[in-house]
This record gives sequence, C-alpha cells and structure tokens, in this order.
Amino acid sequence: MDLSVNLAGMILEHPVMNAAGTCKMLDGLEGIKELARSSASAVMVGSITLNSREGNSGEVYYSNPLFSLNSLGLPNPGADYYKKHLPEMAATVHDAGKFLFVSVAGFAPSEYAILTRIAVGGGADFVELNLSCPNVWEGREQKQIACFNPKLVAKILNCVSGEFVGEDGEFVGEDIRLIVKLSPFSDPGLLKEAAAVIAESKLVKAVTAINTFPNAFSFDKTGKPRITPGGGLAGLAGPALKPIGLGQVKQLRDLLPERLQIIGAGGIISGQDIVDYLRAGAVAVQMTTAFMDRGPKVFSELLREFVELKEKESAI
Ligand code: RRO
Repeated sequence: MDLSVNLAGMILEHPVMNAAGTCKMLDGLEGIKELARSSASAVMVGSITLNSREGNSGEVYYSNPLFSLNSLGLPNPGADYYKKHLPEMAATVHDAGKFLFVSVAGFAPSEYAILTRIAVGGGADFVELNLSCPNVWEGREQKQIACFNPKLVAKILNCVSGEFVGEDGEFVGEDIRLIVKLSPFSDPGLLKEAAAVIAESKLVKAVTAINTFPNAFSFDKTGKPRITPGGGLAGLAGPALKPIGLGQVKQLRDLLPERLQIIGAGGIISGQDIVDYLRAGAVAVQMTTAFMDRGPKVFSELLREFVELKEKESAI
C-alpha cells in the first residue's frame, strides 16, 4: 500500500516519525543510528541550542497509561557538537532512505537564525523551530514560551529569513523547509493571531501541532511531586493530550493557507490515533511518549496498525 506523503516537496515513505526531544546524539540507545534502523520515515534530532546544556536534574520524566510529564530542560551538547556531527547524522539518515529533521531552540531571535543556518549547513532536510519549550527555568523564573507572543514569533521568523538574503538583498531561502512547532493554545483568538504571523513568512512550510501542555503537575502516592524541577511543573503529553492536539490541528487547518501543511503530535499510541490526526488535517505525525516508553519498535507496530485500518477503509 502506498502510504507516501509529500511534505514541502519531499516524499516521505509514510507519515510517521519521532518528535523532538527524543534523539539528540549520533550514538546510543535513542541515537540517530538507532532511529535510522527503525521504521520511522524521518528522524528528528533536537531540540538543539547554541550552548551545550545539561538539562534539568532530578526526576524529569514520568509516564502512566493516561499521560506523561517531562521537564527535561533542553539537554543537548550544543552547536559545536552539531556543527561537527550533523553531516554524519545526515548521511546516516539519508543512507537509510529517510529525511533528517533538526529542531532548534533559541534564547533570542538571532539564535534561531544561527541554529537554522547550522542545521541547513549540516544537511538537515527540514528545520523545526521550537517556539514552545515549556521547561526552561532560571531559579523560580520560567522562560517565556515564544509562540504565545505573536510579536516575538514575527521577530524570530524575520530574523531567520534575514539569514537567507543574498548580497543584492534578495531572498534566497526558497529551498529552506522550515517548520514551526506550537504549544496548545487555550485562547482561540491568540491562536488566530499566531497563525496569521506564521502565514506571512515565506520560509515556513509547515506547522507542528502540538508541543506538550505547559505546567501540568502530578503527585505520587506519598504526596511528593512526580517531577523535581520547576517545583514539579512539567509538560504534559501522552493520550490525555490527544483531544487537545486534534482540536489544535483542526483549528490550524482552518486558519492557515493551504500551502502550509500540518504535522500532528500529541498522544499518538495507536494506528487509530494516526488515522485521527490525518482526518483532522495533518499530513504527517510525530511521537514522543510512545517512543520513550516503547522504544524504536513502536514505529513498525503503529505502522502495521495504520496499514490494517487503511486496508479496511479501502475495502469498504
Ligand atoms: O527539553 C524539554 O524539557 C522539552 C522541550 Br525543549 C519541549 O519543547 N517540550 C517538552 O515537553 N520538553
């Protein structure tokens, strides 16, 4: 069965891949090499930052069958590591017939621009701007989540576009495949504003909806927060996030021009979840919690379920 997907002109074998936050290194259990051997149609690396980051400490991940919580805090070895290793990462992924996505997270608009340039230079086929990281804390201060500030989103997109201007001042970034990743918006009016800003950018080809729901909280049986950093506040994902994710995809499909595609994420643990996200308006899907909990075999397992459902559908 042909499951191929045209994402911004690139033909993915099928719509299923890992989400950002699950693969940062070349080697290791959840490294690029492992993902290149999996059945995912593309490999997402990142989010990466300019400076290396250890990430948050203590309990940073929890999951149960209903939801997951994380406060990883953007751990990654920083731009120098990726400058050195992205070409090999790209070759590994390309040799496996897959595409390389790199998620970048800046602490200023200029950092998004620099990181995008590094990702493209290293061979990334797609660059995902993470405008929605909920878990960066400086003491009790939580870093602003960029996507909730449309003016900041515009600044970041302008800054990244500015990186792709030729000597004569003309735009030379037509071939850059930029994706922006958003948080779930509880205010439909604000989502409309953010969508309008994104639609104005020539660089953006797709939107990933959604990142985790910020600042969720859970106690363990003894009354202790399940997550240590941020006083226990953490990004919520897993099955509980699916109806919210579907709602965001549906709204974005109505708000965005047709040329902007949508990648769905949030609570995908079965083939039916993939069908539902595609029905809501996504062209591809990403997984975090299911991959974290079940490992790389999750891609072949979900694909099998997805194909079975498609076959039943076409038999009707
Ligand atoms: O690293 C994290 O804690 C993290 C990131 Br950057 C993100 O975008 N979303 C998330 O749930 N966790």
